[in-house]
Amino acid sequence: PTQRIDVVSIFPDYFAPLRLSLVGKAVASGLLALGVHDLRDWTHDRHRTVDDTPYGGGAGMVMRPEPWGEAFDALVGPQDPPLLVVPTPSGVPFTQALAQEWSREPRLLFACGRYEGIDARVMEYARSIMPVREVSLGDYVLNGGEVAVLAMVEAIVRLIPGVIGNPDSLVEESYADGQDGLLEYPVYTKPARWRGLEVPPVLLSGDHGRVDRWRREQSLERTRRRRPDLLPPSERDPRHS
Ligand code: 6GU
Repeated sequence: PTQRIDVVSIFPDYFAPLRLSLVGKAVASGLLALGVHDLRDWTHDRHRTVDDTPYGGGAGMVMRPEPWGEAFDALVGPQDPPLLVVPTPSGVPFTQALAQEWSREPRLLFACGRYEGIDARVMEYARSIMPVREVSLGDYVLNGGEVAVLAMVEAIVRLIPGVIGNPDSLVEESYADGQDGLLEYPVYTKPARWRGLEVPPVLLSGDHGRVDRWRREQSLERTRRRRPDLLPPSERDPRHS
């Protein structure tokens, strides 16, 4: 059951890295089919124009609807429509839970706009032929959706069964982002002493119970300091902050 991902962008070269590393191997091994498409291929004028000035005035340009309509005609058939994912800073947050869900979709279609936006009728039309999710990576603004799609595709594809050699590496993050939704604890490898810095002795003790308890405490402490919003109410003690 190979997943298919299509991406439409005016900068298809952004997606060259998807042929490398883990995602590249998933494509090479047939676990993932990846299609990258240039939106300008669905224009008809000499200059392959994809944008125009906004109705109502204002700065910047807006993506014209017609090339998007033709892209959907080419990539979305009448049956088994893909899930359309549109990266935008005004979307709902992209999360590990969405990555998990989308790793089980047979087909994903990513539509990259420039941040001034795509004519709103494109989303209205798209919703009439397929499910649509507008998502954001976080509270900052990128110039376009391309870098966001690179991040999302990597987050999704590593969860496809068979893509990661040792699925144990996924277990500790399976609930959310760490254990029980906490941040990951710090990790160490050899040598035991490096530039005067020691590995915490508990990790050399061979006592798995103590190691587990230490890691849990480190995860909690990190989460308290860096992401208190992730703490369960039972761990949210104002005296600790
Ligand atoms: Cl998903 N797209 C763009 N253009 N900017 C963003 C973003 C997405 N997430 C955060 N900033």
